[in-house]
Amino acid sequence: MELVRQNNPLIHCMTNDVVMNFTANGLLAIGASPVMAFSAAETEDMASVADALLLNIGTPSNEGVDSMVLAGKAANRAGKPIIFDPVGVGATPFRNEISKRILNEVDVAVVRGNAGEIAALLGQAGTVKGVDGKINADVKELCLQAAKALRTVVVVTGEVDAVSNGEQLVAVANGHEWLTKVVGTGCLLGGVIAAYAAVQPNSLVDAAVEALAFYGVCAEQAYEQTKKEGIGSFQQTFLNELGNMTDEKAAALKRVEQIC
Ligand code: ATP
Ligand code: TZP
Ligand code: MG
Ligand code: MG
Repeated sequence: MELVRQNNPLIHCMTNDVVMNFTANGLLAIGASPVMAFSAAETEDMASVADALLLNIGTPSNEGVDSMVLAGKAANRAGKPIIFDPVGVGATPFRNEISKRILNEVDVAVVRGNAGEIAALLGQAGTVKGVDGKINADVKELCLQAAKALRTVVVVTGEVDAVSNGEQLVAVANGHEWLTKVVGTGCLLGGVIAAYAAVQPNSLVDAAVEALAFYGVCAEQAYEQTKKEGIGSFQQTFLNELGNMTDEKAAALKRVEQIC
């Protein structure tokens, strides 16, 4: 986090219409610099100067995906990490097709999704309903399998998060159930991972694990302060925590288990 605050990385966010404002505010809170740019007339230029690119297919369109592929190729040429959030993949054939297209045409550094979405990327019969997806299978095993199959770092989020690059597997138990009551917390997390990846591009597993632990600790702290009030206050206090949390406090409260 200190590195993010010192370097103020520019995060090019091609994200969905629902979460744009929350994502920009969350990234500002952690000390990153968000920019939302979508038009094919500029996405290559923006992606080449940004420090990381976030591709999120939450509200997809054909033109939007063309533009994401252009941005992705430009980020690849510039050597900048790309975080892909396949929101709602498994829910419709269109989302399945465009996820495949992005993964085939762009070299993605980290894929982040809920368990249902990651299972759908592997072609497993899914339980994705709209943008929500849970599965009964072992999330850690799913994460390892997905990282091997997709040849990227994979982050599967839920009650316990899992991170893998196909060899290492790490579990992060921080977080709070109220994160699921605020729309866009998964999407903002993709942006936060992008910011960590931007300042730590050579150790993406560590970057993702640290981002998850930090994010989860912020949610736990926000819940403690707002549990008597409700999720409106939780959302605001969570943003405050993203801005105020220190690496020292997050390190003391993190619950990270290296599985292999
Ligand atoms: P969905 O679309 O299903 O809401 P999402 O894309 O929003 O999923 P989540 O899996 O909800 O993503 O993850 C967002 C954040 O919420 C992560 O930091 C994750 O650790 C946390 N989280 C999700 N579910 C829980 C839970 N039951 N307990 C604690 N933290 C959770
Ligand atoms: N519909 C399309 S995108 C979106 C909704 C509700 C936001 C999903 O946000 P998250 O972070 O996956 O809960
Ligand atoms: Mg959610
Ligand atoms: Mg999501």
